[in-house]
Amino acid sequence: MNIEIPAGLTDLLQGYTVEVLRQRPDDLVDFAVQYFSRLREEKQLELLRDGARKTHVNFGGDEQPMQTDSNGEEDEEDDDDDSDFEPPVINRFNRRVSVCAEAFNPDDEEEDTEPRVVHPKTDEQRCRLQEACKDILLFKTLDQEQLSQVLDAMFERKVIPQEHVIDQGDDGDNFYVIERGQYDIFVSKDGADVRVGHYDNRGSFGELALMYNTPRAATIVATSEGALWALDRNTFRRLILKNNAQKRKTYELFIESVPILKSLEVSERMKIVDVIGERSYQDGERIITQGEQADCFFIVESGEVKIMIKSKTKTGQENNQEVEVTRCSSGQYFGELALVTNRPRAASAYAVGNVKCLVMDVQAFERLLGPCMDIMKRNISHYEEQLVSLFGSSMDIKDPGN
Ligand code: 1OR
Ligand code: 1OR
Repeated sequence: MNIEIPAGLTDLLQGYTVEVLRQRPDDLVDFAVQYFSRLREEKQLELLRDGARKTHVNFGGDEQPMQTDSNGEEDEEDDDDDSDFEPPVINRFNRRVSVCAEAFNPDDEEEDTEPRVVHPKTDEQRCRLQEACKDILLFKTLDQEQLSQVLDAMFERKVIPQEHVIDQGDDGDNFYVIERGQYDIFVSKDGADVRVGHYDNRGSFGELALMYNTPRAATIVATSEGALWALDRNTFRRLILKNNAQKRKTYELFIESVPILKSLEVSERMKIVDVIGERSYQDGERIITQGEQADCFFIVESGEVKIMIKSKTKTGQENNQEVEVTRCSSGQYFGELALVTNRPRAASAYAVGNVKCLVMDVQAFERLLGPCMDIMKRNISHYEEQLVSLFGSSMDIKDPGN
């Protein structure tokens, strides 16, 4: 019998198989339903777009973005037939039916022809935006051109107390960088929302749903008036995912070799690569200051880091003299103690020569390093023993002073 294979079947199944291998879903049937529904939606949208010969897309921001092509030129095509076609609006009130099988593949070497999103900004806004983004770890490995595309695409969003910026379970629309304000993080456990952390005037959130095509993993509620900078899903995926694919290539081998991460699965280690940033320090530069509030964790990538501690005298008086207590070299970590104990930094850390560190924020530390916690806690108990032998029993690393 001669069975004819319908045109397109092989590609269709191959596409599905590739997505399964990339995303490793728990349920293949559910995933297939989502994948093929999304494919059909995209096809219908494509037909609509062709029919309307339109290129504008509203990404759900406060303002209408200006679209440019990938050469940065403004797109002035067909402005007179705006009314013919309702572009798809992606925002929290118009949720995506499914979020699987995005057309974008970060490994694609093809030329970038996606239209760019530009939200025009005043000089004053641009300054505030740059200040808010300067320590954002996800942006640390972007090159100049990628960073400027990210900044161009970001738009301001003001929030009021009790406003839900993100609701757990929703589809992801934007990634957010905090300019100011307090935000609580809630995760639903046994039907109740449990507060698992908070952001205090800095940091970023909302990357997970966009990176992994998953529903929002937590609820973020503003507890004060605040201001955020939002980056739309498409621009995030186009630039950050492409950068993550590059980061995986760069850091994979190093991360595999870090002793504290050995207890993680390979896929868990890759998630660490996705969220880390790299910071460089010059000889003598202070990386951590004893007594300060902590918001990140460090792994030495290259160079050496000196840990110095200000002791207290036997009578409990503070002694301003710093004593070197240990050094960390490539593959070793520091800055975990304050995150584990929820206390100020117990020691200061300085670069010896030029140093590069991989840095993870406290939320990622708590989310991803659970399996390493026993080893870290065992090492912390060694600090305590050392402390007693160096300074006697009058000092407590859980009360480091200032
Ligand atoms: P998202 O796109 O899933 C919610 O939307 C965001 O909350 C999420 O991205 C993160 O940016 C942020 N677990 C999951 N998401 C978290 C967490 C978190 N913290 C912040 N987000 N955990 C709390 C760690 C302090 C683990 C809870 C078990
Ligand atoms: P952190 O978040 O408190 C300072 O910021 C970091 O220095 C700390 O986390 C540890 O990662 C690192 N005592 C306290 N902190 C230490 C010590 C230490 N060694 C490294 N750190 N001791 C040295 C033990 C060899 C005991 C002090 C006598």
